[in-house]
Amino acid sequence: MTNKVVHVIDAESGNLQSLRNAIEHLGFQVSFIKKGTDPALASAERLILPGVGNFGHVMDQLRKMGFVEPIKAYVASGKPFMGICVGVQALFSGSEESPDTKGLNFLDLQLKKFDDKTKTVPEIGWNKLIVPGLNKSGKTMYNLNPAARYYFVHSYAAIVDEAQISDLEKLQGWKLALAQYGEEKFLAAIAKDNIFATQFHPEKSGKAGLKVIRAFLEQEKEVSLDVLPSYLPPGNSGVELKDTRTGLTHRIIACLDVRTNDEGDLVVTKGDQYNVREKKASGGDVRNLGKPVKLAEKYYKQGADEVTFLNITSFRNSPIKDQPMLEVLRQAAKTCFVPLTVGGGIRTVVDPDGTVISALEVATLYFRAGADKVSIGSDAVKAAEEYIARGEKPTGKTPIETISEAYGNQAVVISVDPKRYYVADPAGCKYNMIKTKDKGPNGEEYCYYRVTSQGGRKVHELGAYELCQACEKLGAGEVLLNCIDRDGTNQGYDFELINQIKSAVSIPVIASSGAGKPQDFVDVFNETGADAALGAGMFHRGDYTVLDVKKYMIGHGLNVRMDE
Ligand code: 1PR
Repeated sequence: MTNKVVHVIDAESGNLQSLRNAIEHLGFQVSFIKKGTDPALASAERLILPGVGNFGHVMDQLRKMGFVEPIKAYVASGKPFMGICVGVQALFSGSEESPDTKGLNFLDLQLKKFDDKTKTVPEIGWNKLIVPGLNKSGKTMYNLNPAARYYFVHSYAAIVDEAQISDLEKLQGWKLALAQYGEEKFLAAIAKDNIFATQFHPEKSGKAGLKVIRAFLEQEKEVSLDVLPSYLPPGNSGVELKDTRTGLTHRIIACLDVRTNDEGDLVVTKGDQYNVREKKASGGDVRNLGKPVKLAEKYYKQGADEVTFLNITSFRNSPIKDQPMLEVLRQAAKTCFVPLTVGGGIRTVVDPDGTVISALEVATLYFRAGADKVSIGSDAVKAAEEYIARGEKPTGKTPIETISEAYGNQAVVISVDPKRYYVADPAGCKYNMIKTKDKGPNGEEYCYYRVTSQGGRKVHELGAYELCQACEKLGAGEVLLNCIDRDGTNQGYDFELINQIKSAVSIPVIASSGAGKPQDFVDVFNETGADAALGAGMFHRGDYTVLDVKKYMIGHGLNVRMDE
C-alpha cells in the first residue's frame, strides 16, 4: 500500500492522542473521522475503531454519530479494519456491562465481567498471549508474540470456554489469540479476512505493541516470529519464574513529582517526607532532578511499565493556565508508548476570571493531551468525607464519579497520602487498625493511617482504609498508595499499610514511597499483594535503572515485562 493515511474513528471516548502518536511514530498520518456521514469513511484505505470505557457509552456514541451502518459497509468492502479495546468489544453482540445496548454483532457472543472474588478487577497490566495457530504454521498473525507482554485495561471481556473457542475457530473461521486472567480465559485478539481487533492496547504496549500496529498498517497478516531475548542472569539459570496468581507481570512504575522551581521552570523534584527543598545551609532551593519529558522518555526506554506525573503544587494554580503541564503530557506521549498517569489539581476550579471549570473538563484536557489515567488526591479526600457523612449516598457529582462515568473506572486513580498514627488503646477507635510490628514512640501496639491532603499539609480525621473503600464505591479504579513516613527514605515500602489497603478494596493497589534498591521491589511483591510498585528518588538520582530492578526481580523468580 502506498497511501500512508490511516483513518481513525473519533467517537469521543478516551485517549486518541496516544494512538495517533503511535501511528505517526511508525511513519503514517492520521485523519480522524468525527461523523458517520463523512465521505472519508467510505474511501478510507485503513480504518481503526478505538474505544475506552463503558461499552454502552461507546455504542451509544457510535449510534448517535451515525457510525453503525457506515462501519458495517466499510467492513463489507473488504478493506483493512482494526478495533482496539472497546473497539473490539463493539464487534460482539452485547455486553453484560450495558445489557440493553446492542453491539455490531460480527460475533454472536456476549461480553461478561471478570469474576472479582478471586482477583482484582479491572484487569490492569501486562498479560501474555496464547496464539493457538502458531505451532502449526510457525508464523503468527499480525506479529502477535507469545514471548512478549501486552497492556490490558478492562473489566469486561469475551470470556470463552473450549467449546466456544473451537466453534469460533473451526466453524466460523476466526483466528484467535487468547489470554488468561486468573482462571478465566478470554479473547485477546481476533482476526478474520480484513478484520483484526485487540482487547489490549497496542499503542500502550511498548515496542511489542508498535510491531502489532505496524503489521496491521502494512497488512502483514502472517509474520515470522521475533523471539525476545532472555533476561535470565547467566550462572543463575536455575531460577524459575513464578507466574503471578492473575498471570499479569509485576508492574514497575516510575514517578515524576513535577513543580515549578524558584526560577519558574517546570522541573522534576523529589522530597524527603514531602519536603522538596534543599536544606537551608545549601540554599533552600526546590530540588531540581531534571526535565519531566526527558526523564519520562528515559524511564520508558529503561522498561518502565507506566510513567506517572504528579503536579505537586497544582492545587495552588489554575489548570487551564497550567499549559506547561499539558505540554509535558503531549510531548511525553509522543515517545513513551506505555500508560501515562497525571495527577495534581484534578478537581473543579474557578479561574481567576470567574470561569468554572469542572473536574471532568480538567481531566478531559489531560486525556486529550495523551494521559491514560488521572490521579485524584485532595479531592478524593473531600469526596470520601462527604460520602461517608451522607451515609454512603453517592451524588453522582464528585470528580471520581463524573470522570469514571465518562472514561471508565480504570481511568481514575486515587492518590492517597497517609501518615501513620499510633493508638495506645484500640477500644473505641472508629478506624480500621493494625497491630503493628513497629511499635510507636511510647510502645503503642496499634496504629491506623491518617489521611492527608494538599501534599500532606492538611491532616484529616479519616483512615486510609476507610478513604479507599469509599473511593472504590464512588468509582475509582486504582489506588496509588503513598506513605509520608517512608517517602524519600530509601527504607523500603510500608508492608503493613499496603496489606491493610489490599484487604480494604478489590481494585489494584500501587505501592509507593520508600524504594531505595532492587531488593525493596522483590520484598514488596513477596510480602504484600501489591499489584504494582512505584519508585521515584532512586531512579532520579541514578542509583539504579528500571532495567536493573527488573533484571534483579527476574533473578529472584519474579515475573516482569521485558521489552526488546
Ligand atoms: O491533591 O489532587 O492536587 O494531587 C497532588 C498530588 O501531588 C498527590 O498525588 C500528592 O501525592 C502529590 N504531592 C503533593 N505534594 C507532594 C510532595 O512531595 N511535597 N508528592 C506530593 C507525593 C509521593 C510519591 C513519591 C513516592 C515515591 N509524592 O509520588 O513519588 O513517595 O518516592 P520515593 O520512591 O523516592 O520514596 P492533588
